Amino acid sequence: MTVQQALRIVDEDEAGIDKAFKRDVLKGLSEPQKAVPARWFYDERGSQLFEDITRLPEYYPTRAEKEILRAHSGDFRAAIGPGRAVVEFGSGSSAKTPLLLRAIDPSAYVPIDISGEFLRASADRLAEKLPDLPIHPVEADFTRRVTMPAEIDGTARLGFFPGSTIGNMVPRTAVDMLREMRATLEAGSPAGTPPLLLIGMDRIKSRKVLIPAYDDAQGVTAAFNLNLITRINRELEGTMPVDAFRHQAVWNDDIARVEMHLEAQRDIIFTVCEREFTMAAGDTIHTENSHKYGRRSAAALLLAGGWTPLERWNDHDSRFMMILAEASPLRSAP
Ligand code: AVJ
Repeated sequence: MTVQQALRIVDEDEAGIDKAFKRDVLKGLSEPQKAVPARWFYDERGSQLFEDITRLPEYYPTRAEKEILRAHSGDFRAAIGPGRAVVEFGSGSSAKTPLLLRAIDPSAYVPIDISGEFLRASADRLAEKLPDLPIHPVEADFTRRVTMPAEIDGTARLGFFPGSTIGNMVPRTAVDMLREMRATLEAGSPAGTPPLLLIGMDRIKSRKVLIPAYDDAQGVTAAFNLNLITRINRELEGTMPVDAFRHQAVWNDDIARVEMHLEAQRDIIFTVCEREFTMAAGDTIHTENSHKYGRRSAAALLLAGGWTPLERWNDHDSRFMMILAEASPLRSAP
């Protein structure tokens, strides 16, 4: 099976600057609570640092999710059945995919990712491991509706969204995306076989466990957060003093999320793309949200997005959960 090549699409201006990155940073730094979307962490260095994070003793989500996929492969097979086309949203470098694919015996695999490089690399790696599985990569932004390859027309689908990536989104955005996923999967689905979605979510737990997971002893998460400043300086002609910032991870208990910030340690003035910004000591740039869910809050989120939870699996410590949901029938509400 040859994997079709995917090219990287970045909208650059004359100076080679990524327009979307520039727009997000200039807008985010102009707001009263400065904020930059978490997706901009993932340049080459940031992606490497995230891989390093997944191996930290304090960072449990990756291991917990893999444990679920290994321990419950029989359950997945029974609940999902063979022959579906597995559509993975934001496949990245996913090491978890083979665990699922081996368990359920699908008819095709459709990885969707915004980064063509990652897409190609992971599709190639998978093709080696599962030589008989047709792979149809799609380079796209999975938060919007995506046209499925014609090859899976009429085939039942399973959406796969592991990693608790949904936790990066505020509920409003998460619900929008769940609805888009539903529309993406429904187009071309066989009548009478609604799409399924297998999604990973991190559970609400003690801040004693949560904070170290986002502020580890070796400082890898700090380096991951601070790398955003290095990236802004390099790609957006920034003059941000990296040494003036400190990595901060806080648990917002009301909203049940871990927030990462970059806190100014002294008053600073800097420019980005020739625009001037000031920060007082103690001001922060909010760089990431990682929402945590319980059984009911997860169900509420999924239902709002058009998905009915069917089954749920936890790791042995109940730190992480995977939920199997089905596209909700559009019937009259009681
Ligand atoms: C990639 C969304 C799973 O929220 O745990 C890890 C990224 N940030 N450490 C998460 C992350 C800091 C992450 N996800």
